[in-house]
Amino acid sequence: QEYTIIKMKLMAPYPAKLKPLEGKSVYLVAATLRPETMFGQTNCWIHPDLTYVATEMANGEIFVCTRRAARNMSYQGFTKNDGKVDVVMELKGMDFMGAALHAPLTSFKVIYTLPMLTIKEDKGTGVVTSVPSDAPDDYAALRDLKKKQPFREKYGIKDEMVLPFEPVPIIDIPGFGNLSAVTVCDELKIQSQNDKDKLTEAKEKVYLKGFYEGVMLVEGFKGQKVQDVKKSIQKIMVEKNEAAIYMEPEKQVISRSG
Ligand code: ZZB
Repeated sequence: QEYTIIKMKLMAPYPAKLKPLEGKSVYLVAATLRPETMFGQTNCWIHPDLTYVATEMANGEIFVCTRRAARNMSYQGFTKNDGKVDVVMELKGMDFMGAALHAPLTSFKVIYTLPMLTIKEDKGTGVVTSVPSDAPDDYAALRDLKKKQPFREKYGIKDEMVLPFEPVPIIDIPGFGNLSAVTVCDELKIQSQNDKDKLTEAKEKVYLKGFYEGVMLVEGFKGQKVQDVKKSIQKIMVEKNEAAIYMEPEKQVISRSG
């Protein structure tokens, strides 16, 4: 499985736990199959209780992701020594909740790390970029945070990290309009991010149709089909050092060393 790793740059001032890294370039790295949707990023999801590591890459940059993902990257030329992960510090999601980030292609100057409780530890990097216009899971989770002040408060999320961020129309899908995730969540009457079965159904409804019939709405790609621009948008970000290509093993054997 090939993913695009999206590098979301941590902005100063760094959260307390990460202060020792100030002066270094620190990126939260998200794995996505949809590089063409990065124009619509509104936030970054992390799991509050998950363990992450900050690791040093060959070029001196610091990546924040799960230890499992860091280990996979170390076999793909990301680190100084093949197969060796240089852990700078271990972190819990809560240690960098509400952090300000600069992400590629999005129209928002600053986006924030917000809590998502359905993030899977064994997939991607454990850091997920959020595109509520096109990803039903993201729309449902963002709406949960907007609706429920106590939920924001529990995780120390300020109103201004959530309330100004609305889904951005970036792709038109015939039959679903220019905010396909919103359309499909309404149609299926999805109540929250915990409506697991309905969200799976929602994703299936828009995934293939989006790939084959989706048409770009953003400046520079207007009128072009998703399947024709996916690779070139990936390439643009990779060449600017804003993204990288990351392979995920199909099935992973659990090693004794963890
Ligand atoms: C941006 C994006 C935009 C995504 C979209 C989807 C969609 P799949 O197909 O099941 O492999 N993701 C990545 N890692 C995790 C994780 N650890 N836990 C939960 N979700 C994760 O799913 C790949 C997608 O799942 C990734 O692509 C990421 O969200 C999320 F418009 O990134 B995506 C219809 C989906 N649209």
